[in-house]
Amino acid sequence: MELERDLRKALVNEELEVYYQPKWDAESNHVSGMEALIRWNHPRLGVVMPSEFIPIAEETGLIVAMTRWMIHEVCRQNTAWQSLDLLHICISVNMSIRVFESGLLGEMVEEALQETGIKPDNLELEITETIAMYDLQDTIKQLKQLKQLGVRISMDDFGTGYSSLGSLDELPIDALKIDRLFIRQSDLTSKQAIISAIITIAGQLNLEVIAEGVETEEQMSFLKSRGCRVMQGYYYGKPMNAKDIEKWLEQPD
Ligand code: G
Ligand code: G
Ligand code: MN
Ligand code: NA
Repeated sequence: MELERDLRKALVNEELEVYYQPKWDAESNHVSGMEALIRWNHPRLGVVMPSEFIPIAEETGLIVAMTRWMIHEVCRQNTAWQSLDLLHICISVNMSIRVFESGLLGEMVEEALQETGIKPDNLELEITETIAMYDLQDTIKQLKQLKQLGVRISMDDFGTGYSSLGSLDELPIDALKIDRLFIRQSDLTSKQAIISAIITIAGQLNLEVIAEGVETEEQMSFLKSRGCRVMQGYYYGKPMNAKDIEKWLEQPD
């Protein structure tokens, strides 16, 4: 397939780019972190979104090299922002099950930390319920090794995957990200109950909680009223490349 052939070249030809989406602390009104999202600037097709090429990267195994590049680039950029005193935050990178299967994640992270000198807790890995449940014992083992390096772990899209509720307390994670499907329907009493329950579980397990896909002021106020402090979504900022993040940070409010 053509896209697959092009994707193999994308890494070497430096066609991949990291976009960053702010996470907002609604109590202190500050950027509290960012999520890194990969983009492909295809020489003919223009910007290709991850939904179109991550599946190909997973099938071909290219996802491993791509994730290695992502982690390194995110740590490099974060170090640059810190030395300019622009930001002192943690940036998260999305993980694929293939990367866990490769058994190479630990060394990738260790390498990036060493080469960039970033503080380990300024890097976060976002896993999914699917990764956790695929091989729970192996995931726990790998996550424990990653925690020993000092990086943060969060559970992405929480509440919509294969439920890991029964083993949530066994996973060495730092945060839960409430799936944006719940936030989108947070005008419904039933979804409000689920959101509240997730916030309560997070609190009782000593996990931070973050709402994804916050698009409106109503959603923001509701979440805040239920004790969710950190939010991410178009209401605060869409994913932007590094240059646009710098411009966005300079805006007065
Ligand atoms: O902006 P958005 O279209 O970026 O992302 C779509 C999906 O692609 C999301 O589920 C997101 O987690 C995933 N994604 C984005 N960047 C990466 C990446 O670097 N690695 C992996 N595995 N998934 C990513
Ligand atoms: O699976 P994951 O949660 O990593 O996916 C992140 C995806 O969510 C990216 O595609 C990103 O562009 C998208 N996204 C971020 N904020 C919003 C939002 O407010 N609304 C919607 N619909 N999508 C969002
Ligand atoms: Mn994510
Ligand atoms: Na998510």
